[in-house]
Amino acid sequence: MIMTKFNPNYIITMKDIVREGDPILRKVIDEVSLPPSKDDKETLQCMLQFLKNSQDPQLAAKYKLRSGVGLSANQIGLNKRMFVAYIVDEKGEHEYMLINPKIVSHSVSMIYLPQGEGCLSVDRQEIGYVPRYERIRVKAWNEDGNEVMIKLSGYQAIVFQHEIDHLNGIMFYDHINSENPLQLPENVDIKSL
Ligand code: K3U
Ligand code: NI
Repeated sequence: MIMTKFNPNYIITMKDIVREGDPILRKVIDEVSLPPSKDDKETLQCMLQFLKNSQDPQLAAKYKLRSGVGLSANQIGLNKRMFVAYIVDEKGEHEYMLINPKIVSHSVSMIYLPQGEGCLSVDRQEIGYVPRYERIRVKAWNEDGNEVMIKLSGYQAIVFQHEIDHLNGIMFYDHINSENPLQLPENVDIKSL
């Protein structure tokens, strides 16, 4: 019997994370057929577990993981339009496993993280502001194959835009002003998060 790599017993580590230079990070990733297959669901579960492990200090040390709040399937080498996010904030834990996500509307106003963004596929610090929409509405399908519409703002909106960019072959630093990395776009309502 053929077992896919990302089965429930598999633990994703940094050796599975595709790094800059791999063409899969610069490709528009293919849609997943619906309803999702057992393999696709198991892959999403593995990816979410990676994020949880990466945010657990003991497990992160044990498996030598860099901490992450989001992960797209092409970052583990798969040409599948899906991503996971695991965000813990003052309101609690927010976990998402999403298939074929699409931003269907967004605010005019923008935000950025004052510390800039990082990426598990980039092994260096890239300084600069990354302008993102402050609010987005995302249509996607969940692991049960049900359509979902998700409204996000602030940090969660930033994470989703970072991950959806990955599925379109866009890296966070593509958004940084190339002449002055700390220059914000002009004539735009933009504030620091
Ligand atoms: O931003 C990071 C973080 C990790 C733990 C707690 C709080 C923040 C780590 S970098 C990260 O999660 C990337 C992951 C990537 F590259 F694989 F997609 C996603 C990210 C989204 C939005 C802003 C910065 C980074
Ligand atoms: Ni990234």
